[in-house]
Amino acid sequence: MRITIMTLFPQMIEQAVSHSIMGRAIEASQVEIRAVNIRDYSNNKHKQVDDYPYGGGAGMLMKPGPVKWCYEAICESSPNTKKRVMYMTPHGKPWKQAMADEFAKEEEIVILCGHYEGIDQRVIEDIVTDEVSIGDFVLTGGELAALVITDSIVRLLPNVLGKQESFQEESFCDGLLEYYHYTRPAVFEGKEVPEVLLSGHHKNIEKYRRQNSLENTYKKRPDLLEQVQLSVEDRKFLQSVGYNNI
Ligand code: 6GU
Repeated sequence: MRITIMTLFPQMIEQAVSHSIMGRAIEASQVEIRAVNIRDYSNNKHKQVDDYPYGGGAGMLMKPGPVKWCYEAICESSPNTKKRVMYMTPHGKPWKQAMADEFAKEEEIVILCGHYEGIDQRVIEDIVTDEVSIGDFVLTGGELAALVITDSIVRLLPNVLGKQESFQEESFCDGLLEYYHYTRPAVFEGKEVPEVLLSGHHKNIEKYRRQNSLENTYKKRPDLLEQVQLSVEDRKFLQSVGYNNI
């Protein structure tokens, strides 16, 4: 897969993707991540990319030209691949795991990052296929959001996570929050690891983890329970910890 990020701050992207699992995936050619500087496509001798809003008001807007010409250059460099073009904006569709799963199947994704007060609407209507938000808050620019989305897609690509990590994904991304994790020592500052985890009894451990997952989800994100397939046993357990909405 190729992910091309259109931005005024390419170094923000390059720096962030060069570490950890994304860095390793790039090294292993499992993904190509390019940051393209929109400013390089300004036709202005001062390389200006922003201007005052028609109708007045505070702040500056990104001009449509440099964004369009930048996008055209990207299309010329890979004319034969279909592209989803995502625009990072608080107006967008809230990003969810199911959307990451869907975008992970694409061959090429272009992500457009805005700055200032936004981008001239005409070029958004011209090139953008998907408007995406990472939450109900305002960021100073789309770069951090683009990185969040990129990370969530890259970890789903074939062979990016190890076998162990991928297995966890399958077992516990069924719409519930994960169970809690513990490692050595068995007692830390007087606090013990739940005894069942030391027992070696796999059936009991599995049951404990399912219940811990259910309880965490009920206490922290009860909204998630509405969209999850629950067994009779799950429901019984949830009732025992006070969940009545069944
Ligand atoms: Cl995706 N972009 C920007 N610029 N701000 C945001 C956002 C995205 N999601 C929430 N706030």
